[in-house]
Amino acid sequence: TKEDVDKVSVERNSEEHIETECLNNVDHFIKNKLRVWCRVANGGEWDLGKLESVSGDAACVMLSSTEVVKVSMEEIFPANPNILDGVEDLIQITYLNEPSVLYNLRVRYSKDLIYSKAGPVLIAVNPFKNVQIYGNQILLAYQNKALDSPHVYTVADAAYDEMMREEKNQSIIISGESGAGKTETAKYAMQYLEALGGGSFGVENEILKTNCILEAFGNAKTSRNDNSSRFGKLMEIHFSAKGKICGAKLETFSFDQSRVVQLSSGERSYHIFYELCAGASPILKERLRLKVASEYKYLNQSNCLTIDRIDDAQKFHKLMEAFNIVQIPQEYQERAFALLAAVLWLGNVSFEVIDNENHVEVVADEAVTNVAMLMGCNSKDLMVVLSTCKLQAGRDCIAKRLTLRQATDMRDSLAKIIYASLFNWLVEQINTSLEVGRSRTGRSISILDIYGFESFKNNSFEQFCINYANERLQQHFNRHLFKLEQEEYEGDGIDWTKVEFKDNQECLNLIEKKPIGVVSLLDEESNFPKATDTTFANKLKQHLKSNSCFKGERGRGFRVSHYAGEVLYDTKGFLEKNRDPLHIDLIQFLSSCKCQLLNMFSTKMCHKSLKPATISDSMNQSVITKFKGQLFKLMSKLEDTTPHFIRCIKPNSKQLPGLYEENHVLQQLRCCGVLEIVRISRSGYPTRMTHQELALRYGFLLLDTEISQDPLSTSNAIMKQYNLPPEMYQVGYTKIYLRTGQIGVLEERRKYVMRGILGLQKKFRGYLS
Ligand code: AOV
Ligand code: MG
Repeated sequence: TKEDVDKVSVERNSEEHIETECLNNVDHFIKNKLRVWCRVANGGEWDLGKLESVSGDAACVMLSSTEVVKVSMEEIFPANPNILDGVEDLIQITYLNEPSVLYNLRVRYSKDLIYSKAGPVLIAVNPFKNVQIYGNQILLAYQNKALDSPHVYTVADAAYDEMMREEKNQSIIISGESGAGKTETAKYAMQYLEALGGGSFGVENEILKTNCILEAFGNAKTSRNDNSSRFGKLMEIHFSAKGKICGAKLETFSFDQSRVVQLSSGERSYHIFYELCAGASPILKERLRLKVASEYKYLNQSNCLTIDRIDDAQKFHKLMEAFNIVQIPQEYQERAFALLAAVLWLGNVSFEVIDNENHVEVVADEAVTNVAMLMGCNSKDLMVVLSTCKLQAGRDCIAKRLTLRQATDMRDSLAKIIYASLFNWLVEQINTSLEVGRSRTGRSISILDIYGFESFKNNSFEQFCINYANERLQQHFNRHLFKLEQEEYEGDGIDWTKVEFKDNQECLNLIEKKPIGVVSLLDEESNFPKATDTTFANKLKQHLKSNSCFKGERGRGFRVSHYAGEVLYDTKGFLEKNRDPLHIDLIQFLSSCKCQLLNMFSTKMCHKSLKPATISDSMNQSVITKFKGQLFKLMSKLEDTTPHFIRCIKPNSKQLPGLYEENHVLQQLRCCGVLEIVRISRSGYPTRMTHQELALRYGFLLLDTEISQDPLSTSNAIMKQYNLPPEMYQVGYTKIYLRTGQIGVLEERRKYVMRGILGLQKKFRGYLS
């Protein structure tokens, strides 16, 4: 029909403009007074204007303020017609360039439309305020498909539909830098799935509540985010054949332990410590010998005890509710609190130097008696374990006094072991309560929320691990959106003009390549008793200088060009943190305490350190190697799912509402390749069908002579018959590839023909009767 032809020609026209990233039709813009983006200074803000004249490489532009400026042509891009301001999907933009994308997101952000699409990826710009786009009514509207604008709800809905339709496990992968909104977004996704799959087994109400517990124990205020996750989590929600939630499983990754004992200025330790100090009832406080947070060295070292607009006491009451919902018995709750208090008091344990070799004795004060009471041991034993280490001398076991440095490390290790064990124990408790049904064949949705990319003034081992994890995740993203797409086209013999994208393989090689990558070298140095942070730094410089993502620095530093930006790491403490020795003395000590939880923890640790004894190497697996193993396991798990990606964007570094800093946004859009995704999705062929599928649905009009044994020729014949312009499709070896919108054209024509056939049949029957 003519309509169809028009539709096609409109599409074709817009296709022609698509690649016009820079102005190639200057006269057209001048004559028609079309808008352009320009900026006077490189790196400055973009402004709208109209081209007046061009000579050579410079142009005169009249800005919206009617001021006329001279700008280099390189800083000029075509702007889109007003009608396209704030489109939902960046695919719809005619002139795809950085200022246009930035502007589009800004227009939407200023109207509180924080979600947009970039082809298959959802973009979420953190509003840093409550936006009225969540809650039951809106959720219901999305569920009934009455609303379908971009939203985390639509992503969750699509994952659910696909899981039910194809019986394939799904994943929702949320990424973005620290403070961009991953954890919040993950919670909204869970909320939606709970509503959709609730009502049968009763666990669904628990899933969201577990976040409250996890955040109390695993989140802390950093300089980037007041509620920063210091662990990664994968929540796998299981559904029954009818699509009802029948259980869930929580997996956590590499928890940042050092925060328990060491804080940077302006940051806090884990929320739970402050919440406990502020919210415990007087009776509980008495029982735990608890004081206010400022009394504890582990908490007061950073000059930051509270967070604006956060009431720790109120949070504590919320936590108690969550504990009850997850059914952690009262008795165990109190034991857990006692251990938290013990950790706080441990930080106040001090030492006294007793000889000129810096050997120490523990000062027998209130801190020691309180720790002993809370852990269920006697003060003497505690003092011995903190100030000596046992050495095997022939058949005898002798105790050797520790130096101040060693004793402090021992004390801090004990605090970290207790806290990390407590965290893992809570995760187990949560899992026990979430595990209800077990029917889990092809019906699960996993939501991944890890710690975001971090670059501080001072970056240490923790940042290195976090950024390494993000680098892996980025590769997963790339593989899915770019590589797999291109490989499929190329493998099927399709002509495909390559869309360049930033591959991060080089950076991953730098980190994990064997035998010379940062991880291997770190392990090697960690096993070498004489090594120091400086020798480690030198080793990196010596072996890795040929990698383009690496830059050695003077002294202990080195730089890595991550996909999201360059980070300067200080190797100070890398070796120590990587070794993480499981002090046998401490484990034995824990097993001797009269506290069920501590006994359980020590048994667990014994199992862990004994079990792999047969495999000699893994017994002393370093922290980074364990981390790498976990990461690989996670990735292979994700590979088995259909991924749905959400990219969170942080619009400003001040955590303020209404502030949209262009360059900050642009840097994030660039590092996750948003423009490339958009380009690939629209210059590509999003619809694809096997030749058999095509013939089955559209081949019914072919004459016998046109039906060939060769499916490829059959498809060609069908396309000819449907009159699809050749640039709108490509025929591959196994499949046919259609451009956006062409499947609609095929369907329309098919319907049209069918109606014709039905009409004829009717007439024919009338004639007979
Ligand atoms: P993150 O998970 O990405 O950082 P969060 O999800 O913790 O970031 O978000 C940081 C803060 O931004 C939250 O505490 C909220 O105040 C605000 N925020 C985020 N999303 C929304 C939203 N949809 N609506 C309202 N406020 C929001 V990190 O865990 O640091 O990488 O390790
Ligand atoms: Mg988070």
